[in-house]
Amino acid sequence: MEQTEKKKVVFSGIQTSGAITLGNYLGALKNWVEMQDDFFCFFSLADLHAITVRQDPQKFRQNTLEAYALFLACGIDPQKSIFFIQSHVSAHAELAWILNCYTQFGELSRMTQFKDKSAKYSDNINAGLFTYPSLMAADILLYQTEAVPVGADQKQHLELARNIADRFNHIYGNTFKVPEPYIPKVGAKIMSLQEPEKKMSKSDENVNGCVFILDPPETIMKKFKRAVTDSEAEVRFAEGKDGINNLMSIYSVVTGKTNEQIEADFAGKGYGDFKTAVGESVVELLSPVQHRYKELIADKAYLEKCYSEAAETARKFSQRTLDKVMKKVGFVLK
Ligand code: ATP
Ligand code: LTN
Repeated sequence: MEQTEKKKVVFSGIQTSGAITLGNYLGALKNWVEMQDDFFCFFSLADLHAITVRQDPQKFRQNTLEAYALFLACGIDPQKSIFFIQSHVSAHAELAWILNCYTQFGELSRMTQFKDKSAKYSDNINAGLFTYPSLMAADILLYQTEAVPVGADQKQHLELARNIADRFNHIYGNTFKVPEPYIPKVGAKIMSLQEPEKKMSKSDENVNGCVFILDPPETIMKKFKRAVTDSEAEVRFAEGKDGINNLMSIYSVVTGKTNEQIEADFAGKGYGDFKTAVGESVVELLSPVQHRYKELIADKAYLEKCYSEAAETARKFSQRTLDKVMKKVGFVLK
């Protein structure tokens, strides 16, 4: 694939640390699909990032393959985008090491994701968890990326990637493009159905709080029916109604209705009716994706062809930047 037209380069990634959730879909994946025509997109399954938390080898491999098939099922088009598996392109780990030497201990210590994850996994605060942002900076900077679509939770990492790029450019002259965050128009942040003050997260132990894209329809309906709400019985978007607000956001992104329309539609109706409607809308949204996924996951040869070709293209683009960096730093060239 050649970058024939002068489209802006976009890079984004997602960790394969668990099954993909409705939060990932509405907050990230849906936007990626929509960006494919207007941008030159690199999308990556960040499996190197995923091992900052202990993974069961068999499940980990399966999660990555499933995520690959699922993303294709959601509409990532290998003819339009370069959709690859991060560990297939060794330049990511190589540049990450180099960038580690241009990233300060103090900067990494301030990352809120590191603080949160080291509290959560206190028995395994490994060096990779700490230097996670330098690998993410490498992902982005290798492709001379101009825009990075990420959710609000990743903005701090992106800011650090910008600082690293600036610092390197300042020392060695212009080497990296300094990337801008790309905050999508509908930046839905989906919360847990059980603890609506926390974001829906694929590594959450409470699976009832989390809708997975591949959950069967009955499971999806059950999870929505059990969603935590409040003691009022009015479908209304308001402060203090985290559970209902979250269900309204989901319903709004899925159906395209505004909060006012939703409030009008459910005036005088109880939470039960509303939860059923939200559940049904999600089932309807996911049903074609699940259908397509079943076909794709059965076709291992096709999947392998797609990720191998994408890795080859990604290698070609990333190597140019890595070579430039190695030359500037002063390594003896091969
Ligand atoms: P983990 O539990 O392993 O931290 P996660 O489910 O929080 O994973 P990430 O891999 O960190 O997901 O995020 C992938 C992308 O999905 C990011 O762009 C992130 O902003 C987006 N995302 C994750 N969770 C949500 C959510 N609940 N609502 C909206 N967007 C989300
Ligand atoms: N850290 C991100 C996933 C990720 C990413 C990236 C996002 C890895 N590399 C590069 C944007 C650009 C996350 O946890 N959501």
